[in-house]
Amino acid sequence: MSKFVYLDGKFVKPEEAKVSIFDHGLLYGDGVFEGIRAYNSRVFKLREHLGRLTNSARAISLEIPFTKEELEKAIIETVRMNKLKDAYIRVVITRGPGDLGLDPRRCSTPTIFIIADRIALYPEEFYTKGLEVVTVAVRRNSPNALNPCIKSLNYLNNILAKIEATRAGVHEAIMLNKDGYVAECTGDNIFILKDNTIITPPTWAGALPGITREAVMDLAKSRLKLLVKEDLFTTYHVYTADECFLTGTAAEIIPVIRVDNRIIGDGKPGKVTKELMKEFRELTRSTGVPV
Ligand code: PXG
Repeated sequence: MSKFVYLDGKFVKPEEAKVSIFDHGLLYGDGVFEGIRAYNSRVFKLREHLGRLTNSARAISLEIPFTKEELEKAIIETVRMNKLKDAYIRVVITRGPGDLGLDPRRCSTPTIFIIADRIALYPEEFYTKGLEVVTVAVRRNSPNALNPCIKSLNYLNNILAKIEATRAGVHEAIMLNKDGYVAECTGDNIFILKDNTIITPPTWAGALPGITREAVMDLAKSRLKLLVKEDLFTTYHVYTADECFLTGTAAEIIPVIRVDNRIIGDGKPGKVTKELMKEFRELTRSTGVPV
């Protein structure tokens, strides 16, 4: 457990970190967040995460009462205070305490907290043997309702999908968008490989602009010389792909070897996936903002 958390400008013990039951983050999921990782005392893609946080906040008209530099400082200080070299960092900004009505104008000051803790790694066999996933019935939020580009505190859509996946005995779910195209997973982006092209759904079709997704697209182009496309595809294209993998801050890159009880490729983590995993590992170990 963390030694100290950052809450509204102060470092406090986790058990002393209290937020109001009138906070609209709690009452309505009215807020935004980021999940960031530090590797060997360097915060990976910190500026990119802060850029996405700013965009999420802007999209919900939430004014962050800090500059990016101040946020960066607070995040780094939180990692330092907890004496962590490798960490999972959660940054949460809510609309703040208000009254029982929806009106955000009643919330005068946003609540901000930062938690840095040990990272709960996925079991090693996910990476060596690959992961099984299923397509679930619940659809990804439509961009016209709650845009999945916003990393908001409203994760019920993803949680409903996660419940379906775990009831089917697997760890992740493929979520389709309202039109039936593959969008993303509950906490990961999805990629397929066909011939020499890797393809991931476009963010306008219902995928979070994942920081790992972006890094993997860059590596695929620059290091593996692959063609990279953001394009719509269906489960047919997943079932017939040469390879499939998921990306996310916590997961990094996870090979997928079975989808809806169908074997993908030869049923083992693919060659390109493994190369990308290696490149990504090197990137996480060699870049980042020093703590
Ligand atoms: N899609 C969704 C819906 C996400 O929530 C990603 C993709 C991957 O994005 P990044 O930027 O991390 O590459 C996410 C992020 C968890 C957990 O505990 C994961 C996320 C959010 C909250 C919790 O696994 N994922």
